Amino acid sequence: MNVDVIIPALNEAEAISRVLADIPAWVRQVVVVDNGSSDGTAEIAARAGARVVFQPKRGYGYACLAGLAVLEHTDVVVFLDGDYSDYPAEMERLVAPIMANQADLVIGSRLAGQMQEGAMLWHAYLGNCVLSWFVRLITGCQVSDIGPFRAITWEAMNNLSLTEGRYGWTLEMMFKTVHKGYRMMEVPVSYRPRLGKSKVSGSLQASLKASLVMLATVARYARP
Ligand SMILES: Nc1nc2c(ncn2[C@@H]2O[C@H](COP(=O)(O)OP(=O)(O)OP(=O)(O)O)[C@@H](O)[C@H]2O)c(=O)[nH]1
Ligand SMILES: [Mg+2]
Repeated sequence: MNVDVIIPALNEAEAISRVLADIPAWVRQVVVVDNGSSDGTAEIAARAGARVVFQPKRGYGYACLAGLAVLEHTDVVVFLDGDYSDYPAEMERLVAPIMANQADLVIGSRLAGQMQEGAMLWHAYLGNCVLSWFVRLITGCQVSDIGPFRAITWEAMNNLSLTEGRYGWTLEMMFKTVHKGYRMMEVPVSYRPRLGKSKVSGSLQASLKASLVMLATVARYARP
């Protein structure tokens, strides 16, 4: 089975080489999507052997879409953050249920796994709890987190036609997966404090903004 990894990364020079070094050897290809980082993230990633793609439009979702656009046919696509808060070595946990044909989308739940102190501030924790509650209510799937570390089949990924360019992308993927009849499940993953400077969850204001964007996404995609 071919597994390709997409890493959106914006100014992650401190973290990206550590992330890339921990990716399991069985991964076929790693694509790092950069939106014009000013700290050399793209050069570091390319030197470490990743395929680097540039996306002129800012936004987490736009970065993921640009990564997908350059992939050739594969079996599984894994999304992973570039800040070293996830454990790339745990990727097998996400891919195994797909290989066993038990799921089409597997979300890594940080709330169900081992979370190091300071890895997620209280407002990010609360935001994930509230958003997961909505996902459970609407989809009936027992998820406890809207984690970015996730694996999805190539077939499902290509049938979802995702459009959210910002932080709504992860939720849109979850709703559309279920609405289109694909199977979603979660597995516990570990989480540690990010390396480098926080862009979202480290600030209450940015967290609130991201949460509002995500609540709007819930409203938009709650119905099939
Ligand atoms: N290419 C690209 N990557 C982005 C963009 N925004 C965020 N990212 C990356 O997406 C991942 C998740 O963003 P983070 O800033 O870590 O968001 P978070 O985990 O909610 O919050 P913090 O870790 O506290 O900043 C990281 O790898 C970022 O570098 C973007 O506009 N473009
Ligand atoms: Mg992060």
